[in-house]
Amino acid sequence: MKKLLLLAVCCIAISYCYAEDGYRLWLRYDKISNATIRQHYFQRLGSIHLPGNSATITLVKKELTTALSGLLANNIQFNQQGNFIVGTPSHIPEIKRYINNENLLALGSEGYMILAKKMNGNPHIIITANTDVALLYGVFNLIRLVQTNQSIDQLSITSIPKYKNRILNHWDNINRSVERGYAGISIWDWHKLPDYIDQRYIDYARANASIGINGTVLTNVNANAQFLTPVYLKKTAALADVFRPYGIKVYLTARFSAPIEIGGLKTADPLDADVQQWWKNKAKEIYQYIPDFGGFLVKANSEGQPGPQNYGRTHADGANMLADALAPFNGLVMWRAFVYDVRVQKANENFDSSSTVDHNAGDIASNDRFKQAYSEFKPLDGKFRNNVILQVKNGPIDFQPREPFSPLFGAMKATPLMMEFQVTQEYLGQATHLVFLPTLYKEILDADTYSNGKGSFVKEQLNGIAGVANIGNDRNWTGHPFHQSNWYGFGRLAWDPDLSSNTIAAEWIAQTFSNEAPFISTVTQMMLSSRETLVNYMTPLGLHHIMGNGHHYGPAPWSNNAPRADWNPVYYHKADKYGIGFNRTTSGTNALNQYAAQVRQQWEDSNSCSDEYILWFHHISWNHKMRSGKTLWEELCYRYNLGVDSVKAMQQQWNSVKKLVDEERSNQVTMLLNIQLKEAKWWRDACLSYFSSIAQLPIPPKYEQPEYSLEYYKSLQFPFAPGIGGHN
Ligand code: BDP
Repeated sequence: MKKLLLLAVCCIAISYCYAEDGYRLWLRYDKISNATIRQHYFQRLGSIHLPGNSATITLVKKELTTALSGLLANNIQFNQQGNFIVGTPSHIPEIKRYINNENLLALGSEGYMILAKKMNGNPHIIITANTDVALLYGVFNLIRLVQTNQSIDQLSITSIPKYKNRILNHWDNINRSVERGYAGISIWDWHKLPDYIDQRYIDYARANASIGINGTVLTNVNANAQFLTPVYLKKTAALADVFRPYGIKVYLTARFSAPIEIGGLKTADPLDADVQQWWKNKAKEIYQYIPDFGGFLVKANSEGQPGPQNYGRTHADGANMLADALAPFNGLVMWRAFVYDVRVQKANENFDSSSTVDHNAGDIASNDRFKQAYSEFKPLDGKFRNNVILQVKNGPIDFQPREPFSPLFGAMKATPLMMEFQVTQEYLGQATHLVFLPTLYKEILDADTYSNGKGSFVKEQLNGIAGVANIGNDRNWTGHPFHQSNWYGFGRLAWDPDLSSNTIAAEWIAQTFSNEAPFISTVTQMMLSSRETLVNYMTPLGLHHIMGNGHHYGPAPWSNNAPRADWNPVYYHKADKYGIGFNRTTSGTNALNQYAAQVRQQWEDSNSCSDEYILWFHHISWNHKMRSGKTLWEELCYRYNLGVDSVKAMQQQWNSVKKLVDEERSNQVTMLLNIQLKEAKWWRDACLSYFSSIAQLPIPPKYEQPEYSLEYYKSLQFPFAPGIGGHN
């Protein structure tokens, strides 16, 4: 009996150890099932020549050992005769005989080559680069090829990152809450740092290095000055020590009023000599703790954050002061362009949907949040120091399911720009909706700004990319198992924006779930259409910002009681009995004028503007004939229903392949898709009920009718929804 009990306990323990809890992300390294493939890889990669003993080389060795011994289920050898060669030309001068010097130089400090070459008549695989960190990137690429069962016999890869700065932004607070975080609390355990190094920090660095991310801003943009005090700088230094060998620099958010809050000064005026000196001293101090500190990310004069405008100074004055303090140490200032008028509009300026004014009439000409970042920053173009980058959100408003690209891209010809994407899904279903974001990122990166004629794509105008992280201390890091793909896809695109969403999805699936072809093709389809599906059930036809106030979870197109007019959904959709949409043409706010003429032309005529953007730029009547031949109202009803139907289709797709993966994640995804369907219906029903009441038009009977009354949807409250800030 006792023996049986012991056996049962052992079985439970073993199955617990092997449970697929998602912690390993895309770095799973389980044995490749096909013995022939395994054997082939082993012949090519099982014997490794890897000279050097830097901290980075040590972890390259460790990663190769874990990955290859796991995937190939065999013992990996390191020896000088190895036919898999990993090294810089300074480690292995012989490499120079096989690769021309110019090509090597072109790799810079982060690029690498992976080549299959005959050396002395024998096939070899060579990974080479100019630095150890670049070798690490190359090694992760090779591991990816093995994980996805690609042939390595004819390799001739040269890979150089497109952008120098590939950075995650954590909106993590000092008390470990995460603003707009939906995957638990912060992974930074400030309380136990610097003495306790959680294994997560190491695995976080591995995951980031595997996709080429080379920087991390540890702290929330709504910043806390305490992070700049010695107690916290020591903690940050401990993290920097962990990340350094992985090629990852740490950055902090700088609270503009820190000289007052922790420096005892009376002002934070950027033109005040004492303030300037304070930041210079602070920078010096930081670099004593962290010699390769990356620099500051700053949110200033935005949503109540302090900034130079508090002293009548410009954003350039503020950014340049910090830039001067960091310049001696090669530090960078990432100054955010996410600003909108500090003068809060009064509630009585709110939009009134029952008024008799036709909102096509341009009554709101001076009053459009869309225009504010451009209006503030365009005049400052060329006024920033060399070590300032302007960090611009992808769209003009705020990470909505679909936005046109920000008009600042293409407009700031003399200022380096950095893209800010949101990886965490504040406005895209938070923790529960399966949405694959690389399609959204690509739509923006591939958009043509025409700033320098046709082909002036957004991706060509950038010096860096930042992504607001979706990482928390949930066992699987991101809450929803599929949200790992957004972290992954963000990194892959930051390295190479020309990668297709399809490639990214397929390689992520193979590494994360299964190499089975039917699984990969079905799940790729689910992922690629998921973002359009969400747009349809949340904000079709260019609707935007119609979510609930504060928590941003769920629909609230009726909402009209926020302290600022431009926090209210009614301000953005302007639905009245005549029509719906925000007129941003010349007869409206003329925001379109912030774009190059060719861009403006593609959107300024409501008859030729594409369906995706029509309500972004036009207030059109409910009877407006759409491209499909339907009226606007019919089209809106159709799209909302299409969104819901597409979630049902995703469920079917998942059900058809889920047996090919482990039960644990298979069930998680099934449950999450059920929630997604429920919430897609909620969005559809709440929005259509409301718009139907304003338009005074019924939802056509061929569609499923709302489950509850409009009053019911309006009554829902979410005071404890996750991710709400305010505790920084
Ligand atoms: C908004 C978020 C808010 C952030 C802000 C920002 O709701 O929590 O602080 O963006 O980017 O979308 O600064």
